[in-house]
Amino acid sequence: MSTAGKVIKCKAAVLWDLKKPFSIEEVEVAPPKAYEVRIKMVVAGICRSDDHTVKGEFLATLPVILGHEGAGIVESIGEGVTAVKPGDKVIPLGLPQCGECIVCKHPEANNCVKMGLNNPQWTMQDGTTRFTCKGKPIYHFIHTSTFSEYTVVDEISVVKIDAAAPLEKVCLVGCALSTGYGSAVKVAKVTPGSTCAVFGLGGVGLSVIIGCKAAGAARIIAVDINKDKFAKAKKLGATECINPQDFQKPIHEVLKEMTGGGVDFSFEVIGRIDTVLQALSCCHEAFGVSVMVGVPPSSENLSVNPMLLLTGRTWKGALFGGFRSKDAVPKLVTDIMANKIPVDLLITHVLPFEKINEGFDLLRLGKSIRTVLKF
Ligand code: PAD
Ligand code: ZN
Ligand code: ZN
Repeated sequence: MSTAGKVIKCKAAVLWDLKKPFSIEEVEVAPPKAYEVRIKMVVAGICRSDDHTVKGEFLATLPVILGHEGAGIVESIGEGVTAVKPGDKVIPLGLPQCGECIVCKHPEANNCVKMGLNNPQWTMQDGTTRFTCKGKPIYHFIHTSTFSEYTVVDEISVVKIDAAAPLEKVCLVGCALSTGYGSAVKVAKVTPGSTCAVFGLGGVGLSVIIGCKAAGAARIIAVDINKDKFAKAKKLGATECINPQDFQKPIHEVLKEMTGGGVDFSFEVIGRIDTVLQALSCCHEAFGVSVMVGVPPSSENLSVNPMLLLTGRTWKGALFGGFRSKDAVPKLVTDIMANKIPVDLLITHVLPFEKINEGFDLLRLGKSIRTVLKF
């Protein structure tokens, strides 16, 4: 029996309060309105950005259904939708691509004005929510809310992918893989023979390493305080791995000594103010490029000595690896299917959706790279 046009009752992980576990609840998911798409989720990955939100470091409106890295199948579409149809395999896009705004029309930029990070409503584009639970509206999270058996997204926040794509692997294109890989190849534009330093070896940092290697970097120095991450980093292309806690000197000085003055490209993929500064300082003063990938707490500011930039360094930041989501995601999926990107090495745990809190514990304890939840 078709569910199109009807309210669907299903399970979702609701965050009622900050710093609390998720509750698996029965929620009502309303049918998609015009230019909206309802998706049956198949898999969802757990990203540190979800955890930043649980901790209150990245703001959201509560109660909320988090999750922004997933893949599923279109269940039904609202009036006027042309980009996808029921049955299509899709990836929800935390960073939309409306195609019409000043950013989408810019030749390089990707932070579509419809993303609304500076003025987030945490609703659909029309200002209302499609989720309710116990009579209360439940808010959306960066246009995706993938921790639900069914979710509704705006047409600008979803893209169709190859019908043969293995969803449990390619779901990482929804965040970690694109963000890390793009930060290397598109934002930093890593050059062949160059030296790179990557701070933070989670799913996103390891994807930066995959990108640095693909771009032909000669040296890739991986930096993390959890040495258990080093084996995977080496497997993916790191040539050296260092733990800042093993040195008396500040880590940026260690890196400058190791590289005769500083690296060509550095990446902060942790989300801390102190490591953003370390990454900036370790790149060469005359030609180094440092890319901020991690999301630091929204309440914190950073003060830097202007000389760090005046001498010639370039300091950049980007969401989603600088990729335009609708254009890039299907191509990255194709590259994964052609075994050009070893995304499966990033998935260390697969758990049933109901064990979401266990998945977050693994992340917090530094025991997982990516946990993928299966619905
Ligand atoms: P993760 O928690 O899996 O990995 C972070 C790594 O950093 C871990 O291996 C830690 O051990 C390591 N670490 C922590 N503190 C330090 C330190 N002081 N020095 C060295 N290493 C340290 O996170 P992730 O890979 O899921 O995400 C990384 C960051 O990227 C996080 O801040 C997340 O919010 C952000 C992100 N940004 C975007 C974007 O579009 N810019 C997208 C997705 C994620
Ligand atoms: Zn993410
Ligand atoms: Zn746009």
